[in-house]
Amino acid sequence: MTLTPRTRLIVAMDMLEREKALKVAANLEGMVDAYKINYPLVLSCGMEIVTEIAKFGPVICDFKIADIDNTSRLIVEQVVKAGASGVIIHAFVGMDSMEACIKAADGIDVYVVAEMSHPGAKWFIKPVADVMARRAFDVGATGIIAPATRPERISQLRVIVEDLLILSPGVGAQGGSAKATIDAGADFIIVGRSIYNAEDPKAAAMEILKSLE
Ligand code: BMP
Repeated sequence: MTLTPRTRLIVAMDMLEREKALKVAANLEGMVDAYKINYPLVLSCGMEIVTEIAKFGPVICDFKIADIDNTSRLIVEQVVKAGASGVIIHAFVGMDSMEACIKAADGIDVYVVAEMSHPGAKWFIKPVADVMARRAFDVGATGIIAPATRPERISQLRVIVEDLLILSPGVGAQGGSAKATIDAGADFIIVGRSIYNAEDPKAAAMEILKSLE
């Protein structure tokens, strides 16, 4: 069930209100390749929101799972049950936890965080990101998360993960450029605030897509 790059845009749905989430999801139907749902929306609205948004397109549950294998498995089972098409997990917990996630994913996509986009990632994550990416490849993940804020790192990580998918957050509000991110080798850009906080989210998404042409 690997995500297919069509528009290459994934919208991060970090708003808290169900009505707003459903409105944005409906507005962007067909313009985005996936909806990424993180804890804020699920903690505010419940897991049903995953099922509701999945009616508009593939949903990736960005739960950045980082736990022992048994707990990780239980979380992924809930993601699958809700009808998501993918889940995001951490690599640093080890191969056993990642393997448990992939097994429990039962064919839905599993993306592994290789390197995060925020400045704080330079302290601990960036120095070990190449190893994380290699482990993601070894374990059979669908793809990795790499920073749009550091496009040169996307190019370096691309060499390690070969043809795995690369999903890159950090475009817009965090300063990354959509075009530079795709040119560096990412398959998808992940954009949140620049779209859902815009007066007209559809126009904002359109503007981003135009910049990729
Ligand atoms: P925004 O475009 O508003 O900065 O949102 C980016 C989204 O991607 C958020 O949901 C954030 O949690 C996620 N994200 C990120 O920004 N950097 C990472 O390294 C990994 C992420 O999942």
